[in-house]
Amino acid sequence: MADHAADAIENVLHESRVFPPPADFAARANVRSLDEYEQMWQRAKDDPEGFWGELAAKLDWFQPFEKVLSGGFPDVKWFEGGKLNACYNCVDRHLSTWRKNKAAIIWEGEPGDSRVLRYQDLHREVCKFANVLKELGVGKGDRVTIYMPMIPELAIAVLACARIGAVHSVVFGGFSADAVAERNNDAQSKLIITADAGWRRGKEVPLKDAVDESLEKSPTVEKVIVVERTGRDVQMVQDRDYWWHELMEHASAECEPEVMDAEDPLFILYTSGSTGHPKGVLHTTAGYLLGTMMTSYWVFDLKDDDTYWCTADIGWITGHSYIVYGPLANGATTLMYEGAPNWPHEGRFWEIVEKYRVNIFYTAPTAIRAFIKWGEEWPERYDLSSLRLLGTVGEPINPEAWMWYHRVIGKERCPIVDTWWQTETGAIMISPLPGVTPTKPGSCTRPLPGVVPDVVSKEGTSLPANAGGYLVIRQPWPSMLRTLYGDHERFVKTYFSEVPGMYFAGDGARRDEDGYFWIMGRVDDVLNVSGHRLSTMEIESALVSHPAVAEAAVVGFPHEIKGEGICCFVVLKEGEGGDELRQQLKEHVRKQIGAIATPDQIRFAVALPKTRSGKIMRRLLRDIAAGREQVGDTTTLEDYSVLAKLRESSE
Ligand code: 7RM
Repeated sequence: MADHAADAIENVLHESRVFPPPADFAARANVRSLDEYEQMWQRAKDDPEGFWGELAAKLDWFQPFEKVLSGGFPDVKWFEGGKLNACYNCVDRHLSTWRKNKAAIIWEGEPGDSRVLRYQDLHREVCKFANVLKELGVGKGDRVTIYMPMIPELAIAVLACARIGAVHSVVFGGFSADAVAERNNDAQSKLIITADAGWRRGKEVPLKDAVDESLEKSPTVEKVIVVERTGRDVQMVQDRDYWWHELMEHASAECEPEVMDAEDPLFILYTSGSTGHPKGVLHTTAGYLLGTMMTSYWVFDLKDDDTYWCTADIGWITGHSYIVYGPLANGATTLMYEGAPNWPHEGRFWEIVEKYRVNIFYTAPTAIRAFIKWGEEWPERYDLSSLRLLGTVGEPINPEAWMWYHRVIGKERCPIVDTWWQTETGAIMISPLPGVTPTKPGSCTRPLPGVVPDVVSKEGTSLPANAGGYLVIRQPWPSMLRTLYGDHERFVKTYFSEVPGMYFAGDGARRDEDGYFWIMGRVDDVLNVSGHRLSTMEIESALVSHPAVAEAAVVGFPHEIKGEGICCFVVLKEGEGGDELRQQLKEHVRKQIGAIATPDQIRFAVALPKTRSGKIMRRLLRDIAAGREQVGDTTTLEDYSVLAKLRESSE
């Protein structure tokens, strides 16, 4: 953590609009009243074992657990002694109900091809593939890397691993061969599942070629399974590489689920760390499943007749928790889309909403800002009247983007759930309940039942209302990570040593007088301008509220007088920008926030460097603002050309 990230972060954003849940939504919501929510929350805080122990009955157990919670931070165990299987809970248990013929996965390919898998179909495919894995020597506890496009086989592969107790490590399909190799090696993966290629913006992403390259540096990987997706010509190595469809042809559709311990590992998911060496976040079986199942039910208000669409990639935790495990554990219909939001046109998402009559739509602020830039005419062309609930995740959503989402997509009748959580938390932690919580644009509102967050100083003292500080979680929750794979010491140090006795999330936040949380971004992104600690996110929000601006990223750079100066990278909705607009924007920020936040530099850019999950890589922008050559890790960057263009952007 940067040492200037000391005690208080000044809060300069003023937002006073409040949107109560629509009455008709509240009337049939899964959680209906503020009272009900508050009682649940208090009960979970005072008696977590009673609260979670009762909810755990919603899972199917092969053997009941003996103890709900054992130990405390950092080493906790949930549901010790219990035996279950995550795949069984997501698939098999629905087959004995009317849901056997319900759509589990509705899939849309980028070129417009489509498939629907009913729960029975999913069960058959998963069982067959589980047998294929066993046949190739994969067993309980073995690690399997999954490097695939967003096709149904990806979800099938994930569930098949869970079925046989293999630990999946999904590597996002946009990563490089080196990134795959590094993750193979860290996890000591035995097998890798991939495809010949995937479709992205009409072009093939050559996944198998990348796997071949990664294997030169991944000695533990013995076998490769390849799905034929695009028909691209790939090299198949004898006795190492196998076609998915050939293996499946003769596989049996009968496969007993492995009996797993509540605390057996379910998966590893790598997330970037400050050292450049990625962290292998490890989640276990029962707590993760219960957390994702309950939060899907509470936050997305899942009903049996809903078509639910989370636009994330399964290579990201949002896809694990809210495309696969959470929705399927609830017996929901989950939609999966392979491609880009702007291919073959900027209305692609809205076309899909219309085509499948999507009811619940969950996306990221970065996508919403792109929709704003592309113009209202795109969503206006389609019938979005099926939508009843909207969600966001991944970054703070600036009030401007929130209002646009509310007006243009939600037609002012859909509640918006701004969900704060992390790869490490496994499930949503702070979020409105759509039938209960009045929302304020830009705030993720209040903690879910079982989550006890606080805003504290470096010493761990609670801060008063509206003071900015560190976001922490004070009590264990079932879906929390259990370790960083192979590096327990780093786990303890990263999450439990910054603020003694609490889980340190790495985000700055404040809590307002109503107990609402406002996330101010990563604490490493806080600026110290002449002794004032400013959140970059608030300056970005001010910039984006100017009509010419589509997107902005703010970073500090060394400044002789002020300590840190304010450098703003600005993407315009249209046109190039010039000195006049530069002056206007400086004035605009000054008026919105105050003289202390007046930008020193405004740099116009055509795009910002981002991870594929949409997070702005401010670390890289800091290097550029300071005139440094790139030193940091860029393996998670979506589009390398963005960096070259930014270097050229002048002050
Ligand atoms: C789910 C996910 C985690 C980081 C987290 C925050 C930021 C996520 C929100 C948010 C403000 C939100 N997992 N973040 N959601 N900030 N409001 N609703 O994103 O591990 O990839 O990232 O993302 O900084 O610490 S993640």
